[in-house]
Amino acid sequence: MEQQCVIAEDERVPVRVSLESVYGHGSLLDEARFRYARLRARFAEIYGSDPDFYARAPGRVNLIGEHIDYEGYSVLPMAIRQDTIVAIGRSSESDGSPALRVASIDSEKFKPCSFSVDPSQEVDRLNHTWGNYVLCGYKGVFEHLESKKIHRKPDTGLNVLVDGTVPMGSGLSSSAALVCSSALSIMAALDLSFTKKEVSEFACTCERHVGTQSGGMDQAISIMAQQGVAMLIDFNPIKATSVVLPAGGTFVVANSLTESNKAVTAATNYNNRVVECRLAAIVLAVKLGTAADEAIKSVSTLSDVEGLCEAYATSRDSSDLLLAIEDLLHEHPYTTEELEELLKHPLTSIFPKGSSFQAVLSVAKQFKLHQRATHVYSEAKRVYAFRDTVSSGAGEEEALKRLGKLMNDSHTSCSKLYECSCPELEELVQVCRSAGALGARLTGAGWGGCVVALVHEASVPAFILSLKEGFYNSRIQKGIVKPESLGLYVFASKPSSGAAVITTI
Ligand code: NG1
Repeated sequence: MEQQCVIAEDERVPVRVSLESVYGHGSLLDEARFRYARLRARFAEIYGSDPDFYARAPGRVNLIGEHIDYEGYSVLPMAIRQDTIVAIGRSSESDGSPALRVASIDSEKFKPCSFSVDPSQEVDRLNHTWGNYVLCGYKGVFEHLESKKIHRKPDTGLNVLVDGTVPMGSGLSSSAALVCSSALSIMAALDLSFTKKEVSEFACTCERHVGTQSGGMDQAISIMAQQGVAMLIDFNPIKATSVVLPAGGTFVVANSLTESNKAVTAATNYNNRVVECRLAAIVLAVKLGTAADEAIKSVSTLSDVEGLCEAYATSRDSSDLLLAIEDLLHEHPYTTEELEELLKHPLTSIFPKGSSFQAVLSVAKQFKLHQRATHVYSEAKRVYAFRDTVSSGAGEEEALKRLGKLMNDSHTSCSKLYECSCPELEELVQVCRSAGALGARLTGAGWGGCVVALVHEASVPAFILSLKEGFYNSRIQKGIVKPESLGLYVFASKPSSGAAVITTI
């Protein structure tokens, strides 16, 4: 068995002097050379000078561990080859008052925007634009400096140009790839160097300025990924350990062609689940003997009450955490009135004033605490079972079979208990299974986006063909997708390397 490798505490974000060191050789390098040359040329056209630095950060596909990172539980993603690349240059005095200017190679879809250089400016959540993610990266760098008691005033404007190949709203982390690549380019332009762990942490925190209360998976894998391996990411503190996947299996990513705009639907979808999990954790704490005031003050996530649930199970001769949920949370949804009576506080006083959680409370009619908590605890167990299967020494075929089953179970839990699927994802998962996948599940936040399927390496071409016939052809006929762009929507993926600053192209 290959040795596991843990990212060292003090490992710095790499600064590469060539594209080869990031993209290797072959078609990936050729494509990269084209993209970076185009980025440089366009940058010069827009801003009148060459960029000083480039940075890249990959998207990711999560193999297992959905909607549990923000509950403090480990997840198991791998980086994909699709990435966001950013060119950056300091702007000169003659450009007028200093600004953070942001443009995209695809200027039709992503209009240029400009922000002041004041890092304390608010991100305008009500008028969400793509440039907000770059602003998040900018704010994140300065907030991180402040947290280290380094008081640095912005002393220059910055010109930024972006090119991304991670499909948007598809559960492959295009937002984190943009935040991470922006943050790295800004660090380079300001002559700063931080560790991978520092950047993973602040990139997660700063992305919350757009209003989604995201976990930390996407930023951590984008920064810490290593070529050829998936990573087990632990939180509090962040730690990444390599996981060598069994040879003979390949992960195929397939897009349901339904976009999920997480920032826009946060109040009913993503942030709603974060709220439900927090309420489930507080109610469990109260039912297990903690005073309501104390529970509200000290319990944030389901991992905070895991010890209490374990003790409850042990006292009943069981090792099953889920026993506490079965016994103490009812299955029919909780109403606001019931929760307020139980917790002796208005729900609005439990969550920070002015936070995006208040928007959840103003629209939520009911809270499915039993279902959400059951998903989180069972999914957390599946992540370790996945990791253990890989290192169990089971024969390759047996290991692939077990991994596939864990992925299928994860999907059922996401779909039935966490309700983050949608009809298109359900259809695509079924098509994957009928086409011979060992396992298939939605990946990322859900409510649209992609499916990841585990397939025997030798069957990948036939598998992709079956997906075309079973899922995409009817969409081609309806004009939803063009046949020539299908390669962007369904592809086999090997684990790619993590984010880097690039000095020479
Ligand atoms: P995606 O699929 O990139 O929207 C989101 C969160 C993750 C994680 C997953 C669900 C962000 C940036 N990312 O990912 O932290 O919670 O959902 O597992 O919000």
